[in-house]
Amino acid sequence: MSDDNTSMWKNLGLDLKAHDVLLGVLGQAYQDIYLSQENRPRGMEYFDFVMSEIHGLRIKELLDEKEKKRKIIGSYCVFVPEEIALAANATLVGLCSGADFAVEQVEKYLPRNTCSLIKSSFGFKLAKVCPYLECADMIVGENTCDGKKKAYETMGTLVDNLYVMDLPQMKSDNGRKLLRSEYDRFKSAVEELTGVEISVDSLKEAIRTVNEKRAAIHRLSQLRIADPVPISGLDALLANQVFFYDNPARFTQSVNKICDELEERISKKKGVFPEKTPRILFSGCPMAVPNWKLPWIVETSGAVIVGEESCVGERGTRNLTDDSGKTVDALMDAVADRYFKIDCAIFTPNQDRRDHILEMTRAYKADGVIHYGLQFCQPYNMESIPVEKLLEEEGIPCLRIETDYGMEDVGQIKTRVEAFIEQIQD
Ligand code: BJ8
Repeated sequence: MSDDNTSMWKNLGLDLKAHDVLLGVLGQAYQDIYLSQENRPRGMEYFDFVMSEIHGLRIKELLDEKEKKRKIIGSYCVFVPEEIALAANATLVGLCSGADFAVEQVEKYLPRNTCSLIKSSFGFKLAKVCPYLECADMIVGENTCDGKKKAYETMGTLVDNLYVMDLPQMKSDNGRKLLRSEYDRFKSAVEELTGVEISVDSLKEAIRTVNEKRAAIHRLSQLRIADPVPISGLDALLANQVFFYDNPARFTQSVNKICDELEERISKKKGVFPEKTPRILFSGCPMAVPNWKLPWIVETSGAVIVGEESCVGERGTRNLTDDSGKTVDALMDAVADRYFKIDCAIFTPNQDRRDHILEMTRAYKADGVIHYGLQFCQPYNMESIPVEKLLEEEGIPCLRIETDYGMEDVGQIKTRVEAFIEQIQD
């Protein structure tokens, strides 16, 4: 690591020793899981570079933005609208929650039976290893699941810039009103933070920027329908993960470049795996960087992942925001309408999500669905049962996996996944 990076991390207050350990583990995992894949599209080199610089160049860029009086907002949920942040001259970044860290310390603050994602967000803070978290001017939490809701009360004692968004739990008129008013409250908080008032033009431009980013990801998703599949599920997941960190315009450009290459591959029938490789749709909890365990198991067991019904995937990116409004109010309505369609399992009832899983299974020609639930995640694990039932009724095989960020159960999961792949191959 360069001396520049070291002094940058030091100035951010990172614990350099613990941070070295994290980078070491991350680098090794990336090498073993990503760089060992065969037939990758050339365009993935960009994402390899992004990952190698995820705590280096990207952080430097964010600090340069801060120098120019731009604010950085960190978020843990796809309900936090990037459009509002961008329109007020702020940058929104996702905060890592994909690896166990400082578990002993975390369990002094949270019960042991808390999901890995929440524990991870605490681990990164307590161990002082996340430069995104440390450079954020505002950290946004939300009242989604009970775990997060209560954890943010404690998180508020660890950071002094936490903002908590109240989210609806039902797709009712009142729910929509709550979301809309919460987005107004968030807009005011961001405007106060940046000192920039959102205008029709700035909001329109922000909507377009985020829509372009989403449209590029939609394009990538559509190309995964081909058989042979031109890109691995692991690589597509990586693009979905980087969606939360990268400069939006550069991200859009890089994904579109990969798509050009994938179109060429499809025309030559060139795939990452042979034609007729069993196709799997993932559904369930979000997989944040560097949570690659399950996709890695699946794609080294003879199947390919063709889609993610996940917040780091299609649940998070589908639906564009209408940019035709002529007033800030109309555009804010469009923002609320777009986000209100997100079918997170915290909603009740949540038939939309089941319909979407079915729709995706058919659209991506999946032979089976793997439902991924993090241990102790009530919303997704509860919902996995009706999801499985629905899929069974439709004759679609489904495997429910409940796991955490640890590697102890890899062998056991692999055995179940291999048996499932054999079943869907018949
Ligand atoms: S919109 S999925 S990003 S809340 S895994 S912390 S639900 S106990 S992450 Fe999420 Fe927003 Fe919903 Fe998406 Fe709780 Fe479950 Fe843990 Fe979870």
